[in-house]
Amino acid sequence: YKPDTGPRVRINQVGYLTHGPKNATVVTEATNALPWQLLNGAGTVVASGSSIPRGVDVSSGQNVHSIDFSGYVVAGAGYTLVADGETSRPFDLGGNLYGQLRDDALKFYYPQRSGIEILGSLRPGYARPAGHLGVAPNTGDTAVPCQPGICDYTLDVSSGWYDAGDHGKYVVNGGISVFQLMNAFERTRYARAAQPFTDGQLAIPESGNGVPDILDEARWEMEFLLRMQVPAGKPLAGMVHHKMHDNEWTGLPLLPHLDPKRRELHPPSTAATLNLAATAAQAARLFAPYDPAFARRSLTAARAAWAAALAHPALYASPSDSTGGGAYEDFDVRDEFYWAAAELFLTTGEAPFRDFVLGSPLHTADIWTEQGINWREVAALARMDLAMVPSNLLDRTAVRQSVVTGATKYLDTLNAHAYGLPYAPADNMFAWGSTSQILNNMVVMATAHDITGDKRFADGVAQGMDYILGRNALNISYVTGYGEVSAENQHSRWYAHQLNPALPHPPRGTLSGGPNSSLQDPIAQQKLKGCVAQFCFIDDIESYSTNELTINWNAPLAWIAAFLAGQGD
Ligand code: 9MR
Repeated sequence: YKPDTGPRVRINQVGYLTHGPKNATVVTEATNALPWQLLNGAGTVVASGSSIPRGVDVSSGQNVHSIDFSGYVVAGAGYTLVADGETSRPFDLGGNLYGQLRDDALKFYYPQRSGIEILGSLRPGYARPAGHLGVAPNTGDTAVPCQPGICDYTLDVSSGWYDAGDHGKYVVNGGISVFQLMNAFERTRYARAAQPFTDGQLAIPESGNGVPDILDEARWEMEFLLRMQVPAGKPLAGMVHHKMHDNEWTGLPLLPHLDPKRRELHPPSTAATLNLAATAAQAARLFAPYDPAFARRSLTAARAAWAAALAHPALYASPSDSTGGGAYEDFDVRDEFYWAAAELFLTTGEAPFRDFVLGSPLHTADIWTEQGINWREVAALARMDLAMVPSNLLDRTAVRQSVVTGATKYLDTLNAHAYGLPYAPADNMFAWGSTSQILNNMVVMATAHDITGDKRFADGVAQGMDYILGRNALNISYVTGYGEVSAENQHSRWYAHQLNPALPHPPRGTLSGGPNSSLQDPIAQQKLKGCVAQFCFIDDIESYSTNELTINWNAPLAWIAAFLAGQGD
C-alpha cells in the first residue's frame, strides 16, 4: 500500500493568517538550499527565497527542507508555493480563516447526540431518527439496567453524545470533552482578543433560547453525566457509573435507532465520579447567569460526587471490560482528584478544596509531557483553569508561570521540528488520537499567550494548525471538508458513506484521530506495516485506531479554532 501524497511541497491547505507565520516543508533528495517562489492566484511570482535544509525528519523518515515565507503579508486566494520543480496545493492568505472551522467543529456535536431526532432542517443531509429512546429495536437509554449482578436499579441515562463511531457513552471521555467546550466559552471572559460565543451560532434546536449555543450543546452532555450518578440510598451513592454501552460490539454501518443490543450500566469508578465533580462544578459557575436552578443542581451533584470519591478513592474501571465498548481504564486518579478540587475551589472559593489543590503532588509537578492531556491525564486542565479563572489562590502567579514554562517546552519542540509539530513522543510513537494530543499541546501554548500576550505562543498555535490542515508527510488535512484533500472516511456507524453510498460522510469540521504508530486494528496492521509515525494513517472507515472521530478530539479542535479566530487581523 502506497498512498498518493501529491506534490512534495507541503503547506496548510486552508491557508495562513495574513500577518501570521507562514511555513512549508519540502520533501526532497537535495541536501543544499533550494530556491522557492510564491505565486499569487494569477500565477505571478510575488515572493521568493531559499529553503533551509533540515536533514532527515524522524517523524516521517524523509529528507526535508523548510520554507519560511512569513514576510509576505498580502491577503488573497489561490496562492501556490513552488520549490524543487513541484507546485504545492493552493492555499489562501487571510485574516479570518478559522471562524468557520470553529463553528463547524462545534456543529459536529449536535448530530452526535443520543436521545433526540436530528433535524434535516438544521443539518441538511444528516437527518436521522432519535437513537436509544426505547423504540424497537433499541432497548433504550431511559431505563438502563446494570451489568448482571452489579446493581438493583435502572437509570434514565438518555441524552449525551455518542462517544465516537460507536454508540457507547463513557463518563471519563464525555467529561474532558464537555469541559473543553465549556472552557472555550469561559475563556472568552478572561482572554485577550477572544471572539464571543453567541446564541444562534450553531443551528441547534435550542438556538434562540437566549443562551449561547455552545452552552446549550454542553448541557446535552452534562444532563447525561448527571444521570450517571448512583442515586441516594443505594450502595455507592454519589459515585458515578464509569460508562454505559451495548453488551456486545455491533458492526458497521448501523444507525443509532437501529441498534438492537442490550444497553448496560458498568460499575461506578473513582475516575468517572471525579469527572462529574469537575465538570458539574464548572457548569455551576457558567450556567449561573442563565439557569440558576440548573447551576444549583450541578453544584449539589458535584459536591456529592467529591464526597463519594473521597470515601472510595481507588475504585478502578477494569481494563478487560471492553466487550461492546471501550475500557477507558485508569489506575492513577491523583490528577482527577486535583482537577475536581480545582474546579470546586474556583466555583465555591471554599478552603477545603483550596487546601486539597495546594496539597496535591500535581500542583507543582512538571505535567507538560508529550501526551499531557487526554481522557486519562487531566492535571493540565486543572492547572490551566487555576491560571486563568480569577481566584485568590496564593500561588496563582507561580501557577501562571508554570503554564508558560510548559508552553515553552512545546514551542521548543515545534521550532526544532521540520514539520513544525509541537509533538515529539518518546520513541517516535504517535498515540491513538495523535491529532488531539497535538491540539492539546497547542491549547497549552494558546493559554500561555492568553497569560503573557507573547506573540511567539500564538504563532506556535498557528503553526501547529498547519500540520493538522495539510503540512504533513501524507499531504492530507485531518479535518473533513477543509483543504483540497481531507480525511472523510472516519470510522463511524452512521457516517458510513464508504460502505453505503446512501449514507453521508462525516460533517465538515470532523477531526480524524490521525497517525497511530501502534497499528491497533486489522486494516492498519495489513496496510501500514513498518510505517514511520506520520505515515501510520489510512483514511479507511475500518481503521478505527488511526481514523476514528470522537467527541474528545473535536473539542480541542474547536477550542483552538476559536482561539485562532481571534488572532486574525
Ligand atoms: O481514545 C481511546 C484511546 O486513547 C485508547 O488507546 C483506545 C483503546 O482503549 O480507545 C480509544 O477510545 C475509543 C473507545 O475505547 C471506544 N469509542 C471510540 C474511542 C476512540 O477510538
